[in-house]
Amino acid sequence: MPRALVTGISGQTGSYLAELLLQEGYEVHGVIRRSSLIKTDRIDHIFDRITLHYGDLTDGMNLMHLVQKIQPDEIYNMAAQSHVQVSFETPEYTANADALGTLRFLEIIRTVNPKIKFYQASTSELYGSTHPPQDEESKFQPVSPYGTAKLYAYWLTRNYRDGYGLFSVNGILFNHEGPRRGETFVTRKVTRWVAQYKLGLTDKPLQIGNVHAVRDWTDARDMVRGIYLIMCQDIPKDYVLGTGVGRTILDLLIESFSCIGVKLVWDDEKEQGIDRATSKVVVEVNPKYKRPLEVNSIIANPSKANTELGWTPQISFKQMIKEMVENDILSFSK
Ligand code: NAP
Ligand code: F7E
Repeated sequence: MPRALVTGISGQTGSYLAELLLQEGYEVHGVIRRSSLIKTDRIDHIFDRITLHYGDLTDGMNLMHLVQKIQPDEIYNMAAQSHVQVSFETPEYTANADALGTLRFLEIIRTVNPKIKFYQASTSELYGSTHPPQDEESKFQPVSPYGTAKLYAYWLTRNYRDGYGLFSVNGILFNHEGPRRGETFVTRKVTRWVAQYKLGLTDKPLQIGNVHAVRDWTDARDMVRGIYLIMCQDIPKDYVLGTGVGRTILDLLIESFSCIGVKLVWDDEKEQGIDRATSKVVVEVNPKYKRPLEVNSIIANPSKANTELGWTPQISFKQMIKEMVENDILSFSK
């Protein structure tokens, strides 16, 4: 039975990945952080099938101890301070966890057991201000402390592969979402608000930032299939995963409101979204949610993954948003 160590297992994508690895017959170990409240909601349903260990990417001794104790065949480094806007407020911590955390693992693998395969959760934020479509050869120009920290981790993952012959690979993943998405990322923030509006639980407009930014949104469950395929290849290589379709935050708003039968009309001058049936202002731009620097447009060119991995997303944007809205309506109804 192959043994996997998954960091960030309590996060959105780590939790879906853990489910997939269990299905594939893995013994799954996960790293969780100690916190004053238990935050294992996303993995409670598989709690008795996985083994959890306390740890932190900023604690090298702890990571060394875990690798020696668990002796994994594969490490999936899914943990990170993953919020771009928060990285402007906590740049040093973000670099410690997201950049140095990866260095710690690579050094441990090199010295303890170079046969351990390593997956690094890289990101489309590496491209920053580079124009779309972006593929594996596109220029990296990150525009946030998060993107810059992840760029360091990306290059180290390549350096250790090229220099020491490790099986260390980057999945350069574009935005991925789903019902387990963190509540402060834009998709989930919108679907939660729309659910509350539907149930009459709010009478204040949704406060939003830049509605014109373009993102390529994929369902997180499609993404974890891609991650696994990257790790199953004979030759370690980096891959871009995304749908190839770009949508604005405004498109996301319109789609989410349509799930509850509301036609949203956007007034660009006033920066407000109006419920056409009631003329009520339901969305308002609030500068608080705008960033010091913005990634204006990222759209994947996933051709290499399509051809070499046979990977294509199965769940459409429409289906994904519908499921997120329905899931939020259900949880607010309890
Ligand atoms: P997420 O929901 O924010 O989950 C992050 C996970 O990392 C959580 O389990 C969190 O633990 C853990 N973590 C954070 N700091 C840590 C530290 N110092 N030590 C140990 N664990 C720590 O993120 P996600 O959406 O699942 O993303 C997974 C990975 O993919 C991240 O590396 C992210 O940067 C990357 N990525 C995400 C996307 C996307 O659109 N989702 C796209 C490209 C790349 P707690 O539960 O204790 O907070
Ligand atoms: O923002 C705009 C915001 O925070 C998306 C992470 O998983 O994907 C994610 O990073 C866009 C940005 O995701 C609000 O300015 C407008 O243009 O959902 P987000 P992100 O920054 O793209 C990448 C690939 C990762 O690697 C990251 O880990 O939406 N936006 N209004 C807003 N964003 C937020 N969060 N909140 C707003 O109110």
